[in-house]
Amino acid sequence: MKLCPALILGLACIFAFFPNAQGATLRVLPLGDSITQSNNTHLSYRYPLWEKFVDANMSVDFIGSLNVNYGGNLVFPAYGGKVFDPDHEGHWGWTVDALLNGMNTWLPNYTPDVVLLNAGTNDLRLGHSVASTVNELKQVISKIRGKNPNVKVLLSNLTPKTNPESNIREKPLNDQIPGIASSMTSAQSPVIFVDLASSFNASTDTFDGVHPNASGEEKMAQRWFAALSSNTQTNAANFISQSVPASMTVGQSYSVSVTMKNSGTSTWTAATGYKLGSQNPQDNTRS
Ligand SMILES: [Ca+2]
Repeated sequence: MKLCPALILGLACIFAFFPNAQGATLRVLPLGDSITQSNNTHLSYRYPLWEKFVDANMSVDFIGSLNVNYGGNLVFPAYGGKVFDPDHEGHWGWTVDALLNGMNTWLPNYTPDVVLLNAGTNDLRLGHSVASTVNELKQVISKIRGKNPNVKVLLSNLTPKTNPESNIREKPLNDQIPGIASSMTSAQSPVIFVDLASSFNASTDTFDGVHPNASGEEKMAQRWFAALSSNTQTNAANFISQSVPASMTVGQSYSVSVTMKNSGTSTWTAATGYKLGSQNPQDNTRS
């Protein structure tokens, strides 16, 4: 429970994490094109990323309207006694404007906490301008914020291809990706640039010059995971509501209740030694 100084002078403002509090499950939307979807001979970066979530004991739910790779799924091996979560929003061959339209259908069905956004390759391949693609990426972020104003967006650049012309075409967009992140980020809804390109070698990290093979998937997963884990709190709580009597008579005891949300990524249990702590100090001035 939380006891506020405005209510009871002289006591520290404290609350309890209730023993049965459920850990927050992080809903992660992998959003993009074929590099997010992958095909029927590869697992996609989503698989090694999921392994890292398992290793970190993070409760993550991949979300999306699709659960198959292009042409069908390989068998995703179980890992750590868990079964892979194949949901995603990676659409083979799609442009950012197509994704933008698709979100009108998809977003009513889920609410992402985190979006992994890797898109733009197809726009440039089809001759769309860099400026229009930048604008559409910004619109994607705005549209997701319409569903979740607190969403975290991890915005990546495009991984290199073996075709030099592709890389020449994509460079002006890649050069603008960090600026999109910095211009759109906010405390409430961070947009974090994720550099997938710099460590990626198209010759050794793709199976067809474009799409990541196992080593490319692992490199992508490492970058996504590093960005996500450094921008997501393992242990965090949000104050939701409180219920206290309008008056408290001298010498009487009263029950008060405080509802907190576990907004981190780990489940608190008695076994993990969760304990009382201060939270939401701005609420101390409530009367
Ligand atoms: Ca899922």
